[in-house]
Amino acid sequence: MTSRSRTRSEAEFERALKVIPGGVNSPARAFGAVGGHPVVIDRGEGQYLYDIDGNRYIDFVGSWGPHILGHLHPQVMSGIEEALKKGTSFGAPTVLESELAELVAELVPSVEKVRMVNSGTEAAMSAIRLARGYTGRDKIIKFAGCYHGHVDSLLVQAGSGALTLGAPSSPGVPQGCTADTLVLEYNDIEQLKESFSQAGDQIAGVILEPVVGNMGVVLPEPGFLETVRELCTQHQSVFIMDEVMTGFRVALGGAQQRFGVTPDICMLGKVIGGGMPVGAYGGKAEIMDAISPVGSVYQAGTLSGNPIAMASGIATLECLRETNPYPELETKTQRLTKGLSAAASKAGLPHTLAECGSMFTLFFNPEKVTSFAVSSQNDTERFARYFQGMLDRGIYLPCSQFEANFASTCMTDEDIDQTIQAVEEVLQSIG
Ligand code: KE4
Repeated sequence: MTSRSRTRSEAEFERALKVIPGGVNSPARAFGAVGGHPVVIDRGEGQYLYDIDGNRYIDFVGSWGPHILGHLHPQVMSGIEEALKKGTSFGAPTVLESELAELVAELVPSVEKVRMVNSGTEAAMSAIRLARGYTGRDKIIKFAGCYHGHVDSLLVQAGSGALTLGAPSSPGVPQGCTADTLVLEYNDIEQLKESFSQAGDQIAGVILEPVVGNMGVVLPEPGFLETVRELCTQHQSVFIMDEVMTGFRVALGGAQQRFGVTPDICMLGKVIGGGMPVGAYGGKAEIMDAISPVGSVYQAGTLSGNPIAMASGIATLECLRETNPYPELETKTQRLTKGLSAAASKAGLPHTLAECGSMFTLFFNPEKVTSFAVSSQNDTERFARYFQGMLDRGIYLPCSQFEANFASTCMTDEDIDQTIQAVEEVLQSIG
């Protein structure tokens, strides 16, 4: 293992701490749960990141999901460069917005119409407002450990950075904002049925991650998504699938295509923008037309549908549609996860591994992680040692046990072998 100096990163981060809260523009990046200081990145190329000390890393974060095609993908970069020649933003309709909307409607089963926004959080905020405005009801069901961005009414037992940093329910959110948020246990079908039998006619919608990424990867148990679908249909509640992470990731048509369960509304983000800021929510035209200016549910945004971001998203989705990298990417990921699990077993460490498509999590937990209650038992201390050991060996993992790792299409067999070798060394050493 070559020792890696990160002295420039350290100095640069000290500088950031003086002017940016926690030195980061998102707490998920803060290394709060793993110790040390974040690596300051200079550039990305393909499957690699390079920090400002010149160290190279195999990147399993991919900007937290967008870079399924890796960094600097030629088709994506030329799409962005072409759009840039015409300007950056007009605050008026452009052809590119219709092009991306048509692509999303073609690829995602539930989408007849779609509204572009700038983040997954905006998509979540808009989707629950739409569900409430469309149904005239107030209650929203969410599941503990799922994260839908930092929306006030959903920052209740949330996952991702909120869970990582020990604040699953955030200060600053007034009681009134969450009074109509029912928080249930993911995969608990009986509890869900009970909630609907008690208050079905008050439930505007159910929002969930169809494959959770924000507790670490948690798969839906057989029948769970189907039961949500049945109950929402029966009680005329809106089924909102948060596919910000799973969209165009676990299949070209997202989890709804992979699992064959179609929501009323789905949220998209990350891959849809190919690394540029794009969120979206879409679904049945009848529901989407309740949004202003057709309907009266208000939602707006200065940079929504920004042409540069649209160009990046169009190039990304066109490349995914043309090349269909999913089978090969999944095979590559499975070889990696097999190696991770074998290394943990060889080291005698209690663990489970969850994966779907090219997203996966090695849990330091003897139990299969099916819910927030189980994920909360993860050995985060051991994870922190694992994370640092991998970082020292040039493997860049999400800095939390409550996140998903992402493989990218440009990862080679050598990258997989190097990662497996690093895991074997690290897990033997942390014991
Ligand atoms: P953004 O507002 O960060 O674009 O999207 C929020 C969001 C919504 N839904 C799901 C399923 C998500 O995973 C996210 C954001 N994911 C986190 C990491 N798990 C983004 C990283 C960060 O917050 O910096």
